[in-house]
Amino acid sequence: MASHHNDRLTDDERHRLDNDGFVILHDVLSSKQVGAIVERIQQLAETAERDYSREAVIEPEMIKVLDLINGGEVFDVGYTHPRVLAAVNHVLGGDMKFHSMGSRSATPGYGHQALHLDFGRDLGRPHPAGCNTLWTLVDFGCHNGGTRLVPGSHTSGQNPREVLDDPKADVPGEIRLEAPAGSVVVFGGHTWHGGAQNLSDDVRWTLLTAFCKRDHLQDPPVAEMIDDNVRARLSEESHRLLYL
Ligand SMILES: O=C(O)CCC(=O)C(=O)O
Repeated sequence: MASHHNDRLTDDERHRLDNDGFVILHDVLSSKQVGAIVERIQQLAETAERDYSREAVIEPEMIKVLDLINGGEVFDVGYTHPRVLAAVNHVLGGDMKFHSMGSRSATPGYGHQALHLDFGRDLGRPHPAGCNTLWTLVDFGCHNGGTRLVPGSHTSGQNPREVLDDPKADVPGEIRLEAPAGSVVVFGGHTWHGGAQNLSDDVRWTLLTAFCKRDHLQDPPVAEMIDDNVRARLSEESHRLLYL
């Protein structure tokens, strides 16, 4: 898949993925794109009925919107951006498809999570079964719940929920995501991470797009839920990536 080629990443970015288990890509979205995506998430959150039974972790205080593949053209960048796809491809060892796209946006005072893995399968192997991408739609920092990430944890072969006495507490070496709006942090499914409390007065808007190996199930299977008008505008490459 030519457009996923590794030459879209710098040596340092590849090094960070291999050594830290994540990389922050800057200037992925323009401020216009950021504004349009936030506006659409906000609209959908206000108008679409929320189905808590679909949420892996029920967090009523979060603004959560699922299935953004059908949310409008502003979300197409979530599965077409060449540098993001190159980073995901690197993490997954060249075996990838789209998994899911949604928003988990932390409202003021909320958002803290236990450290966790997004894809526990293949723990201990070099390539996880999945890779997540978190798109910052506002400037992220400690003040508004910048994500907790533990560099190097992806090679531990361990699940933080099984080995930590208190996965909600800070662990040595943990960092907090600090990145301007329009950045994307790409982190493998074995990288220990978790949301943090939003201490600001504003919503910490976020888009999450996950990818997985081709033998892993999508959530939900895209072929069963994608709207016809979205399907009609996809490139051949996106057809393959979405597993249609
Ligand atoms: O919101 C965040 O900062 C992280 C979200 C996350 O890790 C999750 O929902 O699994």
